Amino acid sequence: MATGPGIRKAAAAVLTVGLSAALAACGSEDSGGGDSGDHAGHKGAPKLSVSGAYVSQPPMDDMAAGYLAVRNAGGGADELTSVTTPLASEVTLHTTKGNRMKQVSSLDVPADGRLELTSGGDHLMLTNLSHRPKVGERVSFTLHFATSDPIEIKVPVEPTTYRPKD
Ligand SMILES: [Cu+2]
Repeated sequence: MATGPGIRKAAAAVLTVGLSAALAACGSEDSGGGDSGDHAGHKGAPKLSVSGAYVSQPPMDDMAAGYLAVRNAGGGADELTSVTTPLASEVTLHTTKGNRMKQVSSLDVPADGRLELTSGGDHLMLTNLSHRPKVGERVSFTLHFATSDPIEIKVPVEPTTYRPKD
């Protein structure tokens, strides 16, 4: 049968095409980068980065506020669940409604979106401080998330009057 090799070659070509289509469909699962595609119905993993973090120097010795932004470039949502730092034995997550602060157990980091902690809005409340932080000092923060691995950052201490520029 002279046609045998030809048939086998065609079958191999079909197999190759099928495999690369499957890889393309799930490429964002573990590649971790470079995928900005909009997959309808495809839940990707969160991909977080932190910027603009600072601690506001407290007017009092026993508490301070922390601010930062978490960008999520991934297709899956995440949540900031806790923050730890050597500066404070307790860090709580606060939202602000009107003039009232409310403690919450987590803050959403939406898929392809941002969580922004800003003065007058959501913020970190640091209590039981190990010392009064000085302007110019850099403090270690470890951010813990529901899905993503913890992120460790160095956070500068800014004057009470400091407001970040956009
Ligand atoms: Cu507060």
